[in-house]
Amino acid sequence: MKPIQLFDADSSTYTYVLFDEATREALIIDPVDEQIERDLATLREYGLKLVWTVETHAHADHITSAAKLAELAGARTAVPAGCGIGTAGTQLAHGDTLRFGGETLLALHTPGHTAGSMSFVWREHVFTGDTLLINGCGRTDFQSGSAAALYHSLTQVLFALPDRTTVWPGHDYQGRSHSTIGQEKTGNARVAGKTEAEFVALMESLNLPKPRRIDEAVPANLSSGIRHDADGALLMQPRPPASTQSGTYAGDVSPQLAWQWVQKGQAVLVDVRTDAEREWVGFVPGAVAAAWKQWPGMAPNPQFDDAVRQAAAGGHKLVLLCRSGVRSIPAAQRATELGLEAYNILEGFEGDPDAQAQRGRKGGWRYHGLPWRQN
Ligand SMILES: N[C@@H](CCC(=O)N[C@@H](CS)C(=O)NCC(=O)O)C(=O)O
Ligand SMILES: [Fe+2]
Repeated sequence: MKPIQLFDADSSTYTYVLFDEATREALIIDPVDEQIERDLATLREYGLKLVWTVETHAHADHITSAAKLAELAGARTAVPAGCGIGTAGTQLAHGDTLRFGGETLLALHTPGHTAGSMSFVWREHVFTGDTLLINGCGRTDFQSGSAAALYHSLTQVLFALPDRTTVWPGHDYQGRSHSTIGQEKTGNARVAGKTEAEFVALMESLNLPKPRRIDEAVPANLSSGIRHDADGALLMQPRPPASTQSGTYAGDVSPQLAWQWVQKGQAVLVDVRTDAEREWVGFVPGAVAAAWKQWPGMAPNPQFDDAVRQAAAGGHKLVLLCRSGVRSIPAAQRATELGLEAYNILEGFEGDPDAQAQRGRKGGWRYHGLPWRQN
């Protein structure tokens, strides 16, 4: 059995989907924000249920779609504990395992490219992130990188795997897809046959330009690809939306700002959760109900379109609320396509429980002292 290997040409990033053939439970490694529709289509095509998103590290060159996949596909989020990705529910330590159906993924701490970086073993495959690349390795000049730590991770941890193990890297910049531990151990130009001192000297002489998107990507990846900004003055300003392939929308707003607009009669609140969700957790008084049940690629739902058009009649802007602030993004994009001014409410009604557990306090509409009622 082989992993499904997917490629993002803009960042030369490989994303992997592994699944259990019997139960169809699946796991995705290093998903890329701009490729979420491709990834959801892949899951549909193979008939898979995504149970985990996994990061090899906090990436500097692209933004993860982990939080969006958690919302849209129901996955749980897992990350290396040393990466500072506070929004992920499962913080992995060396030797931890993740189950998907009857299959197991094993986490190995392989620091060096970043201090928290991990590699993951599944059957006779290893997903090396940017620790080991084909005939190369990740750079060590930012994010607490360390050439000495990388030397140890390569030679003591990864090269201790059986030679026949297939190596699936996090990137390749020259169109190669995979390798083996045996090939890399004997032929890798950066590390094979080198002493630690030689390797460190080589890594220190690379002088690579910094990744194009590093300033934007690292902060976003520290919150699983979603920009929460739950504190401070920023809350009371709309922010530009995270643009995605499928379109854009007017911006992201905090629950507080959304409520201020509603109170002033400037905006109408559209609740895109289902009736069942509202009944279960709570209603926002005066909200227009327009459930968003669409997966990317599905035909537009005329009921949703009619409801948002009506809500915006008279020139109101729309503020869209879902459970955790992710589903409301495609809904706001659709409303924008219809010519409406639509904002996404960050953190949704309940916030993200994984994020809450990490932050030690609750986020979301109901925890900001804004009006809502049970039933
Ligand atoms: N040109 C790329 C940066 C590529 C880059 O620095 N990649 C990192 C991985 S995040 C790396 O370790 N590259 C290893 C190398 O180029 O040898 C960009 O602007 O995003
Ligand atoms: Fe990287």
